[in-house]
Amino acid sequence: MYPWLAFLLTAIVGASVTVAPPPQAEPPLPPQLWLPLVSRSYRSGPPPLVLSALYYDTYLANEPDEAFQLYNPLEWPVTLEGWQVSDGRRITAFPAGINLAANARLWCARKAVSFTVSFGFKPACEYSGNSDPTVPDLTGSALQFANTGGRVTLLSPQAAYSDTLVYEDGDTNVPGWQGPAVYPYRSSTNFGAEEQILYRKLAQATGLPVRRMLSGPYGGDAQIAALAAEGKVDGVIFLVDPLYAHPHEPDIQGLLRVCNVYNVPVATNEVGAEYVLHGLLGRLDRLVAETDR
Ligand SMILES: [Ca+2]
Ligand SMILES: [Ca+2]
Repeated sequence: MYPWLAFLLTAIVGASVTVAPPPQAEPPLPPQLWLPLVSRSYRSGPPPLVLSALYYDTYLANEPDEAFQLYNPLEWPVTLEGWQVSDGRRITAFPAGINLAANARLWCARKAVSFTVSFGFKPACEYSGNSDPTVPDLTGSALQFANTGGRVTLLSPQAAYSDTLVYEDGDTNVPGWQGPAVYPYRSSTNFGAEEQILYRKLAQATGLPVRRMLSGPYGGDAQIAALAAEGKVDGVIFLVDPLYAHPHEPDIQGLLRVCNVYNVPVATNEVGAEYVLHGLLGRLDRLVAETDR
């Protein structure tokens, strides 16, 4: 162990950031959605688009205004041609010509005219016939989101899982999902699920979907070490306070050891973090350049 590194680790602030997983033989499975999201692979695989909202229990009769929302957290636009969305039984696909701008969201509704009635603006697309000729139509089967529970899955054109949401009594044992299902807000029996929209939680500071780890003393370093060992992070930033001793310093040593074993870039101070991020961004830029060729 490098002496200077050990010195830096004599105490821990507890803040941590994980960045993007490396390429995998299998498609990366996103972690639980809706609450914090995890790191994703920007080095390979499809852009990390996310399901950012779902309107599944609507007010209108027969619920023609059901809709889902996609979010592009990247700094460049993504063409949606070939991307697919499934409700577990049916699947619909995006045609050519629909793009999702950088950091933008779009709604896609069961019937565009009904969505417009409910929301006051048109969706970017519709997936159950052609109710509005000015709104592009998806192909495939018309999705239906059960009010009692179900799931939505977003698949890349290569059919890789990009995101999954399980709500209410939907089966949580599906690819791309971990943890309990998401439920609508119910403060009392008088406050029903109808007309609620499930929105993904995003980091206040960045607007990005983020998965928060536990703080250091509660095992956050062990969580990050596990991700590093499983090849699910491209880099680790674990800021430490070098001026104070901390009782769980051995845990941090464990995290550093795992990062060294698996050759994962790791930084424990601000300048180091900056260098790691610059390096990862440079690698990302090269990937984008290669993809665009
Ligand atoms: Ca419904
Ligand atoms: Ca249409």
